[in-house]
Formats: sequence, structure tokens, C-alpha cells
Amino acid sequence: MTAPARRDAHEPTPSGPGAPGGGAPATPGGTVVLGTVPSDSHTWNLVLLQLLLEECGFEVVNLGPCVPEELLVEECLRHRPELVVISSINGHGYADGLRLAPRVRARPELAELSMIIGGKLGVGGEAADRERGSRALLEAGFDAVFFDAAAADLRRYLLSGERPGEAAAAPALEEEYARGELAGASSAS
Ligand code: B12
Repeated sequence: MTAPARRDAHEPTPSGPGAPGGGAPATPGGTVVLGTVPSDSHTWNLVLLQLLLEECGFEVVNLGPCVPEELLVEECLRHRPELVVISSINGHGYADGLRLAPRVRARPELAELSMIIGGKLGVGGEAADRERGSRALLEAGFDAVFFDAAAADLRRYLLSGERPGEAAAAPALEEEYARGELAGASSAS
């Protein structure tokens, strides 16, 4: 695994000791809080991601579009989720995410929470922009950043055995995935 600043835009950064946020890994069967940044009113991305997360065994609390930062913090405190997934596609995800992550991390109870962000996060199409943006979002408190991401990137992240604590759950899902029993498996590689 390469250092965060050098990694491919689609390659998740490992959580755990040393990683920003250092969040505990998500395990299937837990709760995922899903939402977007305050400026983003797109909803179909959230619907698709909710379906994917549910297929992977998570209970999903979908906060919908234009989630105020305070609401996200409140919902995280209430549900204590295994994972927070922030999806943004309007191009402001990068800027909003830089404000959002520190708000969450400011609460000591949420300092170790696993939190990722992805979608169409910016408007600059250059790889260097994505790399700089990813690094800044990681430093702001996200555990993984997916610039210009697809749903398959989230699936891959959830199935990843690299994240400690997922080793037990990942092989079973991996088998289902290989058999094509998880929706969308044929389009992922
Ligand atoms: C429908 C739509 C709208 C509708 C939304 C209706 C609704 N209820 O959702 C309306 C008309 C309201 C709208 C408004 C705007 N839109 Co609009 N919209 C779209 C459009 C056509 C489709 C989006 C969609 O629903 N896709 C379907 C979902 C399922 O796919 P997806 O968005 O790609 O999401 C997947 C991936 O991104 C990924 N993913 C998403 N999040 C995450 C998170 C993680 C962690 C991971 C791993 C993966 C992941 O998985 C998702 C599920 O498969 C896109 C163009 C396009 N063809 O994509 C523009 C688009 C998203 N819109 C855009 C823009 C600019 C706007 C406006 C700013 C326009 C304006 N000037 O007013 C506003 C924003 C309003 C706001 N406050 O947010 C731009 C964003 C540009 C950018 N990011 O660089 C796009 C790309 C159009 C374009 N090419 O310019 N929009």
C-alpha cells in the first residue's frame, strides 16, 4: 500500500494506527450512516449506495441530501455507526468535506469513527488535483477518499481484507461476490 499522497484516487487508504482519524473498521452487520455534504441536493447516488450497503449486510441510516454538519454529528452520536459514508457529486464535496470532517472529529466520542467520502468531489479533472484533494481530506479527518468514484469502489473497500477486523467477514462476502450473487458484481473487476 502506498502512502496516501501517492495512492491512486480509487485506492482506499487503510484505517487504523497512523491513519487520519484512526477509525475502527466496519464489519458487515453493523450500522452505516449515509449522507451527503450540506450543499449537495443529489439523491440517486444515496439510493444506489444504500442498496449496495444493505446488500453487503449493513443497516443503513440514510440522512438524505443537504445534511447539515450538526445533524450528521447528532446522528453519529445517536447511532454510533460502524462506518460513515459521505457521498457528494455536485463538485463541492471537496470543499464541504474539509469543513465537515473536523466538525465530526471535534467530538471525542467520534474521534475513532470510520468515515469515508467519495463521489464527484471536485470540478478539476487533473490527477494532481485529485491527489492534493485526497491528501487534504485525509488530513481533515476522513479515513479514505474516493475521488471520481464508482459504487464498485465502495464494494471493494467493504470487501477489503486489508482492514483489520474485517478478515472474518470478508471471505464470505468475497465468495458471494465471485459467484455473482451480489448485485453489480459482473460490472466490477
Ligand atoms: C440528476 C442530476 C441532477 C438533479 C438531481 C435530482 C436528484 N433528486 O438527485 C438536479 C437537477 C436537482 C441537479 C442539480 C445540480 N446538479 Co446535477 N446532475 C444530475 C445528473 C444528470 C445525474 C446524477 C445522478 O442521479 N446519477 C445517478 C447516480 C446513481 O450515479 P452517480 O451520481 O454517479 O453516483 C455514483 C458514483 O458517484 C458513486 N459514488 C457516489 N458517492 C460515493 C461515495 C463513495 C464513498 C464511493 C466509493 C462512491 C460514490 O456511486 C454512486 C452510485 O452508483 C448528473 C450528471 C450525470 N450524468 O452523472 C448531474 C451532475 C452531478 N450535476 C452537476 C451539477 C453541477 C449540478 C448543479 C450544481 C447544477 C446547477 N448549476 O444548479 C446542481 C446542484 C444542486 C446542489 N445543490 O447540489 C454536475 C456536477 C459536476 C461535478 N461534480 O464536477 C453533474 C456531474 C453534471 C455535469 N456533468 O456537469 N442535478
